[in-house]
Amino acid sequence: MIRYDVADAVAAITLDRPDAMNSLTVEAKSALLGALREAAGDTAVRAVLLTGAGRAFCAGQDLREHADNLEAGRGLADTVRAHYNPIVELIATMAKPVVAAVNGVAAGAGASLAFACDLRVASEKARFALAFSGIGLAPDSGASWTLQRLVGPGRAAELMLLGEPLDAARALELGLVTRVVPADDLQKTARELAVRLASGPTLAYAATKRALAYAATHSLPDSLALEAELQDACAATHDHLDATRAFLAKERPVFNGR
Ligand code: T3D
Repeated sequence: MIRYDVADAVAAITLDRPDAMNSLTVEAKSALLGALREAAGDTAVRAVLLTGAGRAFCAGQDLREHADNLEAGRGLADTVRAHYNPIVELIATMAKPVVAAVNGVAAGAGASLAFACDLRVASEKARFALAFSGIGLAPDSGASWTLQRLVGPGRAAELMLLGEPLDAARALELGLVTRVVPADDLQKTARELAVRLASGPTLAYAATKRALAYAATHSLPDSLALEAELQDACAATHDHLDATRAFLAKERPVFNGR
């Protein structure tokens, strides 16, 4: 259901249920959370790449399993709290960059997963669909928080209320993805980006993620205070000391993530 490979300090996590558009069953969600925990805890991993097998990135909740739950009177079986929320929180807070390679449709919670990542590179075949309203649900897995920060509250409301799919070109126009590339180039391009991040100043990237998340909900004075605290910590890293020396010696810095 989930493939997990580490190479070049990048953990590549591939959602692998192509016949069901990589939609998420309980088992798939548990495996995804396990893979994310493995990547977050492994000091040899310095960036994460999330993608889907086949023609979809992820179609969100597996609606067959969902229908079985409804029929059995189990409702949502607490999957939002037990599964989706920890997955999204871990992607957003892990102390290393997470890149989504959006290879095809990202719908419902599948779109939310992509939005939770730090960067999104999309294939020309990618589509985003806030499919929740189409089946009488409201957004979950963080979409109400992430999407309005990415595209603004007006656009987010439109995308969520109407649920109309957004193609890759429009997603680029709205700033929802950082790059759109031909389908055949997607994995190579996204991997190159992840490898580049994996050879960067990992602790400074972790501080950057923390500062951005904090500033989104705090005042300027509070954000300035946190920046100062994080900068103290970054200034004490080997990477900062080495990179400063390298600058003065007119050499290229080599970051070891320490
Ligand atoms: O507990 C809870 O459930 C709460 C949490 C909810 C979070 C959510 O994610 S809610 C939103 C759930 N997702 C959706 O509503 C999306 C449903 N899928 C679609 O709208 C479309 O399939 C797509 C836009 C994703 C793709 O359309 P298209 O035309 O390219 O493909 P298709 O023919 O519709 O789908 C291909 C196959 O994948 C098909 O199976 P089949 O008929 O060939 O055997 C289809 O049933 C299957 N599939 C697609 N999405 C899902 C799915 N199977 C299970 N669950 C899916 N979400």
